[in-house]
Amino acid sequence: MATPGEFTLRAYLNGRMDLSQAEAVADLIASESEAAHTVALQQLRGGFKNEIQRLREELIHFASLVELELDFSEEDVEFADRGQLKALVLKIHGFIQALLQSFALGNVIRTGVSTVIAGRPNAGKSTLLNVLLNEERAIVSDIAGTTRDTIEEILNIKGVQFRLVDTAGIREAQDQIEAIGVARTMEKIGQASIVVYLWDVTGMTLSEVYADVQALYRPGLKMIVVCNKMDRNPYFDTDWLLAPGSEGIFPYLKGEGEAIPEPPAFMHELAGIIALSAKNEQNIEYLKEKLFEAGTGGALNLESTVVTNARHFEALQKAGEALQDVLTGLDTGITGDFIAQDIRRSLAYLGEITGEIGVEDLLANIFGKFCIGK
Ligand SMILES: Nc1nc2c(ncn2[C@@H]2O[C@H](COP(=O)(O)OP(=O)(O)OP(=O)(O)O)[C@@H](O)[C@H]2O)c(=O)[nH]1
Ligand SMILES: [Mg+2]
Repeated sequence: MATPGEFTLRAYLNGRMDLSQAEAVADLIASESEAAHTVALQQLRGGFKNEIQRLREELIHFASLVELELDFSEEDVEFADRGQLKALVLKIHGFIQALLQSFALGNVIRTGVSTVIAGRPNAGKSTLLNVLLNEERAIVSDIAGTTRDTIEEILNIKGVQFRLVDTAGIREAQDQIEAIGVARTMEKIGQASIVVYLWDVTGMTLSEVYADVQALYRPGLKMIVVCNKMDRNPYFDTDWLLAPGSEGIFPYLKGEGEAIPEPPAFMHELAGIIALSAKNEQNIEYLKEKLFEAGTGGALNLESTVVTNARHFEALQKAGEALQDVLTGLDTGITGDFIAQDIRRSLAYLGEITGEIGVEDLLANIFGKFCIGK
């Protein structure tokens, strides 16, 4: 009987693939979206391995310069100019930082983007969920407070998974169950990467919209304001939410004729303001584009290396910290043997990624997760 991951383990032990490639086999099997598949395949083909290899070579080159100096320490010579050494370390450090930063995108690709649809009762949240999914998933009715629990479904946009959450409308709850639903909505918003705030363009004043957005907004959150039920208010213009001192004629908007409120500063930090009609399926594609943009940071560049594995991320982080110590060492002018130690530490962490350094206990952990016969 083969044990879990045995064939991949053998390929690794026989030097046919490195550890990062072996892990990519597992990622490939587990991949549920096109983007995850692409990234795993790239890693399997050795993309990530080569990147780490290049970093190691640069580091080894650097280490040899420092160690050479150590060998001749009696003679008090310096083979490598300290300024040059520093430039080299900074370069390697920069590579590591870039890889570390790619982990955010790696997470998006591997686990998807949690996206919450929130707003007041009857705004059309469940209608929007259904239209996005192209399926009658949630109950829609004109009774305020129809959705009481959260409903989660996956939407695939251009190969990336968005975990959509439809929520109970936010208001003063009328009973205990609704109160639990609203509490759950707030909890989901707290965990979300993207919040789609939906409001009915025939039912609210601009001041009410600003107040709602402010209540849900937090710095770093990607928030898209969706002005729904456009079909019932064809004059509506999204600029009304941003342009101070517009004419003050907001046909059909609640509060028409009232003083125009100044748009608060956070309105300019939103990931998008879109007018659409969920019921008539108008402008839905544009919302999907905005979601994709907010979720992936624009274009999804899978050509360059993307770190998707938490183990790799941690090893890179530690390798980066060791290099930071090298930099501090160079700045404070400590002796070469201490610097060499930090370089070796950094090398060891990089070696953990590819499996070139003793990682016995890691192996059981990685291959144990495979199923038998892979
Ligand atoms: N005219 C028009 N009506 C819409 C639109 N979107 C939703 N509606 C209607 O608005 C009502 C409420 O829609 P829902 O999708 O149930 O609203 P909700 O935000 O999920 O409401 P709760 O679950 O109660 O919080 C329904 O009668 C929908 O048909 C739209 O774009 N135009
Ligand atoms: Mg609903």
